[in-house]
Amino acid sequence: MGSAQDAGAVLVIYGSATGLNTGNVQLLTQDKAGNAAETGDRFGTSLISGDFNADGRDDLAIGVPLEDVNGQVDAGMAHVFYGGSSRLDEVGTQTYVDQTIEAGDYFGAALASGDYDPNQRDDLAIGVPGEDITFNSGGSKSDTGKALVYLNNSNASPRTLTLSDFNFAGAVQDNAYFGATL
Ligand SMILES: [Ca+2]
Ligand SMILES: [Ca+2]
Ligand SMILES: [Ca+2]
Ligand SMILES: [Ca+2]
Repeated sequence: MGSAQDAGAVLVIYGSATGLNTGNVQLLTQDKAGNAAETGDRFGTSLISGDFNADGRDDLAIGVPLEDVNGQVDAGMAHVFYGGSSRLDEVGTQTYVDQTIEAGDYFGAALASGDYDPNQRDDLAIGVPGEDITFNSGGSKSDTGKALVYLNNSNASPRTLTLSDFNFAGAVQDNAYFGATL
């Protein structure tokens, strides 16, 4: 068994009738999400719970913002572990990456959950603070950032939120890192 510095891990401590039970824990790493735990991934930088498949069991979304994807350094990734009958399942996990995979996107740096439609189903928002914005009119901005909202109503593409959605002058700037927190 090897090791990988700053790969990251998440420790789930399960509850009991008398409180959290440190004898009933689950260690999650990116290997258990069907991916590779590698040096500097920082799996677990962000976490959010929600019932994303609307089956009455809470699920856990985990950000891996320094994951390299398709050779793009620090493009970032996120995984969802679904709730099982006694604990989070380590099979059937779901993986999310940006629609535009670029170095330094930091996809998954922040996560949030809520019923944003609303349809009584939890939705998932994923911050991508390193996203660059290219304007239709020409020109671009670096690291302005964006957030993607995955609505739990279909397999539709996520909705994209950027500073362009806010109507005030000068909103879209370099290094704004929109989506660094959600
Ligand atoms: Ca990895
Ligand atoms: Ca669920
Ligand atoms: Ca991107
Ligand atoms: Ca919803």
